Amino acid sequence: MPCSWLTLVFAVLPSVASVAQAAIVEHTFSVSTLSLPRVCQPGNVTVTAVNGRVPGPEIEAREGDTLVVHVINDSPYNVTVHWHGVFQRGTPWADGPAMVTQCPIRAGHRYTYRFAVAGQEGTLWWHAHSSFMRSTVHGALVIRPRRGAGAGDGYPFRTPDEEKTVLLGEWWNGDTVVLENQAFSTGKTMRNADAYTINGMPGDLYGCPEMTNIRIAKFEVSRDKTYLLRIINAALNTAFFFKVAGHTFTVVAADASYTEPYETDVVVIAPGQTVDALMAADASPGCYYMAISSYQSANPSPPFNGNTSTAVVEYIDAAAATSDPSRSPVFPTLPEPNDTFTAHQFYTSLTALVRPSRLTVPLAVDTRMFVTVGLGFSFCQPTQTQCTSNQTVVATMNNVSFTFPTTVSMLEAQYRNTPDGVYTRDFPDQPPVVFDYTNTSLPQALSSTGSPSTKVKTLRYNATVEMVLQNTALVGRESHPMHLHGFNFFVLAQGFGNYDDGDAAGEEKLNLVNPQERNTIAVPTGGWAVIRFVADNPGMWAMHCHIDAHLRIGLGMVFEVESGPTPETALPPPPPDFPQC
Ligand SMILES: *[C@@H]1O[C@H](CO)[C@@H](O)[C@H](O)[C@H]1NC(C)=O
Ligand SMILES: *[C@@H]1O[C@H](CO)[C@@H](O)[C@H](O)[C@H]1NC(C)=O
Ligand SMILES: *[C@@H]1O[C@H](CO)[C@@H](O)[C@H](O)[C@H]1NC(C)=O
Ligand SMILES: *[C@@H]1O[C@H](CO)[C@@H](O)[C@H](O)[C@H]1NC(C)=O
Ligand SMILES: *[C@@H]1O[C@H](CO)[C@@H](O)[C@H](O)[C@H]1NC(C)=O
Ligand SMILES: *[C@@H]1O[C@H](CO)[C@@H](O)[C@H](O)[C@H]1NC(C)=O
Ligand SMILES: *[C@@H]1O[C@H](CO)[C@@H](O)[C@H](O)[C@H]1NC(C)=O
Ligand SMILES: *[C@@H]1O[C@H](CO)[C@@H](O)[C@H](O)[C@H]1NC(C)=O
Ligand SMILES: [Cu+2]
Repeated sequence: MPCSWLTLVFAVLPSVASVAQAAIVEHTFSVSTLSLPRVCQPGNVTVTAVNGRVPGPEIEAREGDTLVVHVINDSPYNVTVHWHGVFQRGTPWADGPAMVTQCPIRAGHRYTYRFAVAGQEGTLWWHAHSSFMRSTVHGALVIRPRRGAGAGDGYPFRTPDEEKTVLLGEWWNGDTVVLENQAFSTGKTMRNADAYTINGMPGDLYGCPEMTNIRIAKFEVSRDKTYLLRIINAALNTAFFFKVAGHTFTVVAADASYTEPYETDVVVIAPGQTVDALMAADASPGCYYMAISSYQSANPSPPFNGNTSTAVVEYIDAAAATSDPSRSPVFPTLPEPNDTFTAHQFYTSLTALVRPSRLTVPLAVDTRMFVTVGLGFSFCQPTQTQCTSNQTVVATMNNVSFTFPTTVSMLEAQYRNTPDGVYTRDFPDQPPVVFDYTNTSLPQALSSTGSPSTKVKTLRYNATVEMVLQNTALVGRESHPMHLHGFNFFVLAQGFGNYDDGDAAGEEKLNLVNPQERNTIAVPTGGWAVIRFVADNPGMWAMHCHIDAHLRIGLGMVFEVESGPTPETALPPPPPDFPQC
């Protein structure tokens, strides 16, 4: 055995669902409670999981397939499932965010999601979109090119010898639904994760003497083969640096959009994002650590979990088997937690792979929005019964703190044209007050915010929207990973400080040639990003921070996209078995 400590290991590789032969890919997701061992503490904890494992089952499809997923909720909680990054063209009812597109599937009930994955390929994922359940209710959703698409497997890069899913997560020694409710009722945010995980396992660096069962993921490789790593950040609240000792990567896609090949030895990935990276097994045969540590963009920095989580990459060649058995794995050098330079370098180095079939950037803009994003303070809500100081941190976009409606989903209200009491159409295009957004020493009064509300921005069908996302520094500087449902957007520019629209060089700063397409943009800490998308899919599409702790306190808004002129572009009716509130 080439790695000395492997006797301690039981490795669980992600299970591979049967390869889709037909155009319909069908799965049954049984959601129920599961007992799993605590990290660094004795005993087990009860969590919610799909089909008895964390992460849950991987869905494999080909572009153009139809997915049919029966969700059977045998858990004590209400649940919904979101298909993160799937466009849901013509199927807005299947998107999944609770109270935006659907009422939750109640405990003891079931619901079947049906939608096609068309016009997109790459690495996506699915996760619960209700409460904080996605900490354990998540899994990969891999869309491969359709059969016969181009040479090889249809990839616009050399076909890899093998593919490996690498799901990054956060683990709590507790039930995150309970922990969230406790924290929110006291007006505080949930405590930090107890561990980070790779494919559900924390690795061997948590240094707990009582831990005899070290749980660590293992990736077996053969010398000179090339692996496509499908890396997904499923963590609730933490961005990661990702490395493999002795190896480098060629990034070929992000958020299921192909990129120009980008060579790097570190991958930076915010919650909600995915990165596809080729890794050649070209090191000398042996054992190497794969490792993740947190990227802490916040300044001033709150306490965070500074641990490194590990997996192991093991060469299984004959040569490796004869190498020194006492050798422990080689460890990579990870960036400092506050290494914003490395994060920015990675995020801004990605550009789209220009292909004839690819969408091009829309050049004429119909709707321009300038949206501030950040934290502020407010009074406790009546539901926050345990608040002691009657002050709580809230999160806002253009000074509006978002709250989900409680009686009916927003999409049903849109469909029936009965928004009264559910949402209002006054999400502002501009911040109400123009100020020095990235100044950290502004008067306290600016950071106070009103009560949460449910505001949408209504868009005409096919409108081209440009949005400047401007992070604020009222409470602290921080990078917010902003996720848009229903669409990819082009990332035209990003930078630090205040976005200066009046700058004559403004338009020239925009990449209108080969900007990366994403569904989640990590807006630089103390900075801004410019995105553009075409609203050609009617429905209710949430845009929110993918840090769950921020979404819970209001960091979101919703686009209401109107029907188009033809029957095919009209908002379809809800499925007959749609969950009711
Ligand atoms: C703890 O979790 C492990 C892994 O799921 C399981 O095998 C074991 O039965 C659980 N122990 C208890 C006491 O529930
Ligand atoms: C590492 O994780 C353990 C267990 O959750 C925690 O007690 C410890 O504080 C963490 N270490 C650091 C440096 O954050
Ligand atoms: C990062 O943190 C270290 C240690 O706290 C500090 O010395 C350094 O100045 C910080 N770097 C940046 C870029 O903030
Ligand atoms: C908190 O402050 C607000 C505004 O002054 C007030 O309306 C509310 O009643 C207060 N809540 C509690 C629990 O004191
Ligand atoms: C930040 O705002 C404060 C208060 O308005 C002001 O005194 C200070 O000069 C500003 N800082 C910068 C760098 O503009
Ligand atoms: C936000 O709105 C509150 C009132 O609800 C106001 O007092 C505050 O100045 C506003 N802040 C900003 C930054 O617009
Ligand atoms: C949508 O807009 C594009 C140009 O922006 C136009 O070519 C297309 O015809 C429009 N589609 C519909 C259905 O209006
Ligand atoms: C679950 O959903 C139902 C229907 O929307 C609602 O009445 C109930 O309060 C929810 N339960 C919990 C625990 O949130
Ligand atoms: Cu955020």
